[in-house]
Amino acid sequence: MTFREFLKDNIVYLDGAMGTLLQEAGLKPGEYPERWNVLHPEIITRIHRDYFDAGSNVVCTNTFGANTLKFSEDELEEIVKAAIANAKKAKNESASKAEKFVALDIGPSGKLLRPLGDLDFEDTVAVFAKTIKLGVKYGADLIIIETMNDSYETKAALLAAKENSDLPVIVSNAYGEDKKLMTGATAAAMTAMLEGMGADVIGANCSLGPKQLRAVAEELLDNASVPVVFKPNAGLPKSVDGKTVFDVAPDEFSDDVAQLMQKGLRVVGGCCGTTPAYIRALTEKTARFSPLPVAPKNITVVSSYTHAVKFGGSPVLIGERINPTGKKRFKRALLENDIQYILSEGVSQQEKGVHILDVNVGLPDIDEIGMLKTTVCELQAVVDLPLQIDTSNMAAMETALRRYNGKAMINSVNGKQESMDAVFSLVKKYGGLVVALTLDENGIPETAEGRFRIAEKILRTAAQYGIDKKDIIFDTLAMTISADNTAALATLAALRKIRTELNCHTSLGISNVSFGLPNRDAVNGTFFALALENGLSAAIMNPYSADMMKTYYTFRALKGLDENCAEYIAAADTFAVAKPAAPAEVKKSADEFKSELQHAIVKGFKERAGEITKALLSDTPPLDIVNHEIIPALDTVGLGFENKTVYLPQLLMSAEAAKSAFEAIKAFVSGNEERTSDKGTFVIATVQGDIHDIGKNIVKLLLENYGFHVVDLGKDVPPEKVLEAVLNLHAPFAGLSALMTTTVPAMEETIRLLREKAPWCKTVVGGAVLTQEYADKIGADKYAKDAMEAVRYAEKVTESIGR
Ligand code: B12
Repeated sequence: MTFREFLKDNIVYLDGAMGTLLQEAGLKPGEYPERWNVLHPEIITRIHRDYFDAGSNVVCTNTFGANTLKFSEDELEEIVKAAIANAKKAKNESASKAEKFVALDIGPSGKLLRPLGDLDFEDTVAVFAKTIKLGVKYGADLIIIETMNDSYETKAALLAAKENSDLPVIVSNAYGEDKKLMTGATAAAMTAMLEGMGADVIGANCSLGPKQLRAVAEELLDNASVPVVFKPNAGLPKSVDGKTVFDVAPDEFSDDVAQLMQKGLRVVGGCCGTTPAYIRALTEKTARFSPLPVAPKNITVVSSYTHAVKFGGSPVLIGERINPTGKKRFKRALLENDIQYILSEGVSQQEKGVHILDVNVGLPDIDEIGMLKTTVCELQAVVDLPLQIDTSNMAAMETALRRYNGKAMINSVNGKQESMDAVFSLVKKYGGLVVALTLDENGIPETAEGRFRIAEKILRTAAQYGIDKKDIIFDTLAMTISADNTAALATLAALRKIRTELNCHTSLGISNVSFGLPNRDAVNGTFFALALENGLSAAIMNPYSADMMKTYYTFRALKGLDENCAEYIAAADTFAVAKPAAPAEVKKSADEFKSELQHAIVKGFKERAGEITKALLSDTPPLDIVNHEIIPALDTVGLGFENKTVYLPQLLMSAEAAKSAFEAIKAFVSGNEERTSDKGTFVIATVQGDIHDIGKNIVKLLLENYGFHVVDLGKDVPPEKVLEAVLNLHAPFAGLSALMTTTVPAMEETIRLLREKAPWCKTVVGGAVLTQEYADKIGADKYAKDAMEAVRYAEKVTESIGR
């Protein structure tokens, strides 16, 4: 029986932890567990066999970190071959009567993808592809991609699996206590993306115990139309006598998981801390359970790297401003490769309240493939809205869909066979919600009936490609009423018919309806209201139009979609004046941040932050810019991060913007004054484990400016390296920076070493988490709350020793 056949009618029991058991068997800290497949095959086989004996249907090979970032290609092959052989041997040896399968286990690469880290998306796909090809070669029955905490990396791994094998794929993510991935995705967002790409099973593993992960499992069950996997830890880890122990025992663990199985979980197992005893408890306790059917949820949805946007409740607004049609300024931006302008259009539309951004960068004389790819990648770094990829160039569409971190909206397909063949193949591979225009080889039918028939044809063809009707959203084409007085009526009638008779969602490009008429916004706003009343689910529209927003908020209030009319009331003031388009918009919202520079940093506009800083420097002292602009802006982002309104990608873009502001200051300061550095040597570093260096760089710049010779050891610097530099240079000062509570111990250790081996050296410490009390506790000579204080202190010490 194949795994897919087994999955159809059965509950699937996975295994439990491998790492915990290997540690017990003597695996040393720092040693690669994957090497044990070759070095100690008997131990690995025994562990797999114990799991099969405990009732597991699937064991995961000991290949969690087996990839070419950690191992040479030759060693990787040796490891994967041995790992699968070990699991197969266990399968043959086990006395269990249950069906048994071997899953090739794929864990995270251990590196962050761009823009968060250095790893390129396609390189990541290639890394996973190598392990997967070996898994296929040596006969794995299925693939399990697990413990992924970044949606983009998850996508890379699944793409690699789909492109290099036909094996079933289980995809499982590691959600935190906030029910999101480290990079921000909710379970609903992950479900949208992974289901779209054709994962066979999706779910959650690791991070927490079954109780803490319950809400995540429920969210997955509510959203997924494929079986859900749940593989939590044995509770939360605690350190007892230097050993890590977990706080949930097999009985409680299996009770908790069993409860969720009664809600529909179909694939269950354990992660860190679980052992064959946990799996045995689970298989025994649930032996009489019959598998609940996996019901299709029929959710029409798109997603970004953070969240899902569902259709069918409140109307969905799709911002139309990233599109050169009829926009001179936008065309110029495209021709001049002015990506900042395009990004600012994205940010300001988000600020206006749209839920999705349409992205169309097609112009005859530009490289559309390159431009669309850049725009999609960069937009995802500054806004967290789902994108609608809008192009008729299929190569550009594919490039954008590959790089898109989520389930995109795809604009568009139509009833022509050629269009359906091209677009549906892409939808099948990458997932997506397709806007289907009701036109075909014979043009746009005048009647609603004609458009309806094309819609039916599109659905039939989509079904042949295996695309569900929930992933098609029909656009019944708004035509201008100035040319044909009844044009709007046909569009609305087709809309209603499709919505009610086919039960499909609908979308319209609103603005066309008013072409050629004066005061177009007035017509658009009313047409929008009529369309909503006829069943419109989403509108591609101009969010700067007061009339459109008025319709949107009043419709929601009138239809009982806005509790206490709260959102209407909050937005009502803004209807009074129609707002002009960006970039004036950006200025407006910049006011909300007190200054343009703060806005640029908070929103992560790198180039703009540099430019504004350059301009500011003509009349503002550099230190004032640091203290009154850069730091407050970063504090805003930091607070958002803490409150989970800002995610790592945005934090990173803000840091990049702050750095570019800082670079401008640095260039200005060093170009302005030539200082001699004779006041003494300052060794400076961000401590081990900490990569925050913006503050440290500011301190360095200022010290240099005041005549100190600064030796910068960089970030993530081990205590020994600081000591070595201080000893070599006989430095009178060491400056240490730490921004996280978790890295303060490294600072303490560095100070201890310096005290012991270089007692003359004064230690000066700083960084956001430090306080005077902390500094005293860890024995620093001086706590400096900012860069200037460090300078004053160093000057005082230098003077007192009479330099
Ligand atoms: C920018 C930023 C990042 C950037 C860093 C880019 C870079 N190259 O530095 C990126 C995106 C990479 C990042 C990553 C992470 N970050 Co961060 N980050 C921040 C943020 C928003 C701003 C820090 C900053 O640059 N401030 C501006 C500078 C100028 O201020 P400053 O460093 O305090 O420096 C001034 C003074 O303190 C002093 N000073 C500083 N150093 C020194 C040294 C000496 C010798 C002296 C005398 C004075 C001195 O002078 C400076 C100038 O006046 C803070 C939030 C915040 N408001 O602090 C979070 C923050 C520090 N990050 C945090 C976290 C958790 C992380 C991550 C773990 C996130 C993750 N899940 O991956 C990773 C950490 C990775 C690692 N191993 O270090 C947390 C730390 C929580 C805690 N209490 O431990 C914070 C507080 C956010 C939050 N509220 O949750 N982060």
